[in-house]
Amino acid sequence: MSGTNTALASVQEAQETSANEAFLNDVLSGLTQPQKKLSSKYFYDETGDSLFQQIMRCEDYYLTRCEMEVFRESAADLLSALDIHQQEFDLIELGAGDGVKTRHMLRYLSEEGADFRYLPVDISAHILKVLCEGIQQNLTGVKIQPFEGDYFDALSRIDDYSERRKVLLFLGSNIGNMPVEDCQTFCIKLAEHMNPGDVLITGFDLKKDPRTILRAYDDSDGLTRDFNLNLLRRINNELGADFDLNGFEHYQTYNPLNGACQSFLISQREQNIRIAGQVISFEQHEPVFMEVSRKFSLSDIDDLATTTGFIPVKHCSDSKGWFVNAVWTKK
Ligand code: AVJ
Repeated sequence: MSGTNTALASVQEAQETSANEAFLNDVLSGLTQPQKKLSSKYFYDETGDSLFQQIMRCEDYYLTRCEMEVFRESAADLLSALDIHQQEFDLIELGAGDGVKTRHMLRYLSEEGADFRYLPVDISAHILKVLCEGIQQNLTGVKIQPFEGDYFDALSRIDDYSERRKVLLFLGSNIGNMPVEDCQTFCIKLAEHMNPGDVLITGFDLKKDPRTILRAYDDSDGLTRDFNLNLLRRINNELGADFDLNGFEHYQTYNPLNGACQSFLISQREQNIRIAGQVISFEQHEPVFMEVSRKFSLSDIDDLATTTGFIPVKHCSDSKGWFVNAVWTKK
């Protein structure tokens, strides 16, 4: 191995170690609070990615199909806040994943002859590679420049890279995983990377029949249950803990008052779990809060826009009216 490679390997090792330390710190601090919690941002290891893929394909989880319909049917409408023929721009997608929905928009833009570049942002180098290959094969001619890293780090690098107008995409109802205050802060921080007239398109899951919502997160195949339990398995594998996955059951709630769909793992008995030399005690029936997926009304969405530096422009919805892609411009 050459000197540079050795140096690179040790940098990577150091990065992995610090990522592992952050994971351990978050897990321990979450489980030593009076109300135990874990963060759903750690759901997505390889097994978690594959479980989420299965969730997106399952009958009960309607969100992905609804948003796909919006992108397939309403690409022009989503972009009508911008004169796509008048000025070059960058289409920036936060958490792009496999970019399958966005392809509809990319196809529309290339057919229209718009002068744009596609800048997908993701923390997974692997998924960015898959995404770029998919686009180079199916949409030759689309200029694509991937940015690996966390959203705000990538946005700062994009600010240095380009002065063009921005169209930001934040899809999939990922915004729903943020508690109310984090969500406000997030939008304010996005606005700081935008100029007046720049466009933000966000995917929101709408308030609807509570039973429909609950079923999407309590699916009959038990995929969401496995998705939650997988985090315990990940903690066992990566942090050397000794969770018994049979000792916890998944419990899902939806509160129509505040639109919060929440998942919990419930300890089935009194038990002690060992993590990195520390013992965590669970009472019988004690809950661990795992994830919130917030649901919005149209006025919730408009209020979020106006309180964080945006002007609400339009709501593009699927034919059932279950999901909305909200178009905002920077004030
Ligand atoms: C990927 C965050 C949008 O909250 O609907 C799916 C994750 N959790 N089933 C969601 C999820 C349980 C999903 N997001």
